[in-house]
Amino acid sequence: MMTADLFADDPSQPAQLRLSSEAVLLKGFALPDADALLNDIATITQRAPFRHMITPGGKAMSVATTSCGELGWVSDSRGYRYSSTDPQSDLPWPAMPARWLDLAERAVRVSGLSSSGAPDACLINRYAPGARLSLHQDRDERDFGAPIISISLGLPAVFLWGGDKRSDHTQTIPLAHGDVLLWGGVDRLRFHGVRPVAQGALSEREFRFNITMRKAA
Ligand code: MD6
Ligand code: FE
Repeated sequence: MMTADLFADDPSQPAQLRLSSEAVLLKGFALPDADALLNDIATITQRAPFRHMITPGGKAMSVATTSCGELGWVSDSRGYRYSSTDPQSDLPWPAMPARWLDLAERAVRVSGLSSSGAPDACLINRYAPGARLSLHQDRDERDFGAPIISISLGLPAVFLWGGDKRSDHTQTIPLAHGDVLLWGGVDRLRFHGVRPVAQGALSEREFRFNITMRKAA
C-alpha cells in the first residue's frame, strides 16, 4: 500500500510517498534541476554515447545506456558488471557532475533513508517509446548499504515495484518528469522494472531519461 505523506503546512514542499518501509518516492524533487540535468546528460553523452548493450542472453536491450562516475554499469555476453572504463572507448567514464551528487545527498536526507556513503556509479538510461526494462534486482554492487537513487526525466513511465522474489506481486507506480525514487535497507534488493514507455503527444519530449546513482564499490 502506498501512503501519501504530504507536508500539509508547507505547499512548496513536494509530496513524499512511501512505497515500502525503506522505499520513498519524492514527487517532483528534481524539477528545479531538471533542465540542468538534461544539459549534463547531453554533455556526458558526447564523450560516452548512449548504446544498446547486449544482455548475457544475447539480445540488445531496448533501453539505450551509458554511465558516468568512477564506475559504470556494463552488460555483454559475459554478464553484468561494473567497469571503471567505457568498453566502447577504453576511456574512464565522464565524472559525475557535482550537481548530481548534491541532488543525491539532498534526496537521501529528505527521504530519511540510511546510507553507507555517496554514490560512485551512475547509470543513465534513455527510453524511446516502446523501450522497457524487465523485472530485475540491482545486485551487481559490492555495497548494498546505500540506497539506489533514481531520477526520472522526460516522458512519463510506469515503474513496476515488486517483492523479494521475481514471482511476487508488483505494484505500478507512475513516474513523471522530475520524480526521484529511492530504495535501500530492507528494500534494497526488491525486484523492479519499467513498462514499455508510451509515445508522447506531438509537442512532448521524445524520450524518457533515467539517472540511477548507486554506491557500487
Ligand atoms: C530505470 N533502471 O531506468 C530503472 N537497474 O528507471 C534500472 O532499474 C536498472 O537500467 C539495473 C541495471 C540497469 C538499469
Ligand atoms: Fe534496476
